[in-house]
Amino acid sequence: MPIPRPDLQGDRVIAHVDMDCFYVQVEQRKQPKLRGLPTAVVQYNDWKGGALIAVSYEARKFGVKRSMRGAEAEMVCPGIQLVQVPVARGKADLNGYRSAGSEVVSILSTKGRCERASIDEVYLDLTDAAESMLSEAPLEELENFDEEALKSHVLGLRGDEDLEKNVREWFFGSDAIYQDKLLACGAIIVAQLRDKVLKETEFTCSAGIAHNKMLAKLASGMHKPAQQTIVPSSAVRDLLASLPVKKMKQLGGKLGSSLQDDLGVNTVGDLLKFSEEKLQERYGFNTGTWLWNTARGISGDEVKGRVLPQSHGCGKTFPGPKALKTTAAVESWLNQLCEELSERIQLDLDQNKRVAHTLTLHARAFKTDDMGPHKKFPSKSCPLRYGVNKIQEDAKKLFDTGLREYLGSHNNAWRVTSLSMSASKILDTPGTSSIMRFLQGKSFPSAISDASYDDIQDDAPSSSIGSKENMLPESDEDQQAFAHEKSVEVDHVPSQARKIDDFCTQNREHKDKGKGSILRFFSGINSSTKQVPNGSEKHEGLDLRDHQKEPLVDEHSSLGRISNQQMDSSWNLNAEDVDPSVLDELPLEIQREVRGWIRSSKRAKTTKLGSNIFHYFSTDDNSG
Ligand code: TTP
Repeated sequence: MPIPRPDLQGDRVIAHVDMDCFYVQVEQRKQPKLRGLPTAVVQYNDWKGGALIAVSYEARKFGVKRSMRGAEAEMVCPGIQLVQVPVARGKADLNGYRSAGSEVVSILSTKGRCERASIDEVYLDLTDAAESMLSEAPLEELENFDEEALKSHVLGLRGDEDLEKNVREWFFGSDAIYQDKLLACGAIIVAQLRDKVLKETEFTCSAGIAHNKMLAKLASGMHKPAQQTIVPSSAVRDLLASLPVKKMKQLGGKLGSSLQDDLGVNTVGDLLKFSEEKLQERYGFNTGTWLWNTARGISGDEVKGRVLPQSHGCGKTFPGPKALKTTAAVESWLNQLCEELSERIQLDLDQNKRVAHTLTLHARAFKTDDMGPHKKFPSKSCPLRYGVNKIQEDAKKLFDTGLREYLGSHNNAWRVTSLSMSASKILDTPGTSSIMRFLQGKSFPSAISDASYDDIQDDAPSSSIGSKENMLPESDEDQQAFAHEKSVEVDHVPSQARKIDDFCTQNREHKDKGKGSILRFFSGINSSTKQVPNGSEKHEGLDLRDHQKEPLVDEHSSLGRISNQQMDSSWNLNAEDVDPSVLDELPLEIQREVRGWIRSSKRAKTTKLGSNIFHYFSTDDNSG
């Protein structure tokens, strides 16, 4: 719960854009004959026609809701078109929806910092764009703007009879305050973006425009579909006065219940009765301050420049009689989930040059003869190794470890009701500015050769991550896949430094003794890059620990394309030029070594020992 910076209040222009009945729109684009008809997307299973996961606005008019099953929807809306989610590997295939979401993001991200918050929603920081629009000409002189902006709902604006005139006046009135003018510019930009999205993708979306993310998110859902809502500062108090606490992001769970039960707070505005000290006393310093700010519509949460997901995940639930009973059945499903996960992280690597570092297994289970309180199946994680076979192998180990812990000393019969695998801690592969990035990009996917049982970590329980995730039906198949789209960040992995340390330790064990660790390190990388007959280069068995044959990175991947030449230029640095803060990122042992070298290099002021780091590392002499 970030504490707001006072200077960031009021002058920011933040938009939250949310696609309307998104999966339905994707299906309607595939089958245009469905447009305008009451339609729902179902995750099919044979129980009562499967669960509805997206409902068109035409169907909503008949009372169809997401909580219904297909059969029920057909009862309230005869003639409803039920479209099944595509299936691959025996489970929902969300790839089409993901890439449709990416199409939209690529349009929305053109006007300011863009944070992809889920498969179908983004935050935009339009402050700079709005400021520059305002600095170019007074709003009242603005020509050629999208009339759609004037259809915005401006909260707090009165005048039901002549609303349009009042909105126009709010946009262009010369006595408007600067902050409102900024929001007006934001609304004009958002209207243009929504129009572009519609023209280029055929999808409609709705938006909220406010001075912070919290208010923008609240507003985007107020008028749907295909509309936008503006929250001027003057309207915040009234908005929050009537907003039930449970509707506020982060108050949907235990904290919201405690506010209701213990403090008698029913709406966010009710919180205004409590002093900051009182709230801090009850809920701790940070949460208390956050609640105090929230009651006033203040939020310091900034839009993070992130258009790619923070993790990849896929899951499957096995409700009722479908519960898995044997390790063989679990393994077979894990294999399928891992295949999908492997494909997705490989695609991410190829397209975005990003590497995932942590593999996590979550499961739900019960013991058939357990009358006591239900113990949760522990989530487990380990360093992620690229290559489908390795991921499958590690997933199995994670499950075995979790199961042993879950059963304890008793050998009860068990059932697994859901399984999911995720890849997280996804980092960019390197630029050349940091040794750390260089190391990660070149070596990490392959650095951890074998997830031994020692590498396996307990995973923190996944956190509640916003209202949409809270709405996930418990028993429907594949919903965990959806959950992973919601920017789940599971903070359970060892620090990067520790991973580097582990990696270096592993390397140390298997490389020639007597060489400096850096030399060993780099000679390992070098030797894994060889010329292939067609002249391109191929990374082969980068795995420095166990020298397995299976290529961890194929020749088509971005890592596979890194050539010796690139390495050379990456390391074409003078010792004097090495930024000390970069060294801080390295494990201590390597830091000492590099610092020692830099000192001696500076002392000697000679090029003989190597005028650049790469020379130094790759030299045959053992002077390092
Ligand atoms: P939402 O944005 O929550 O809903 P929506 O886009 O269908 O409708 P609205 O216009 O009210 O925003 O979810 C986006 C997509 O995510 C939705 O189309 C289907 C999918 N989804 C699930 O698969 N399971 C869920 O529980 C939810 C909430 C959404």
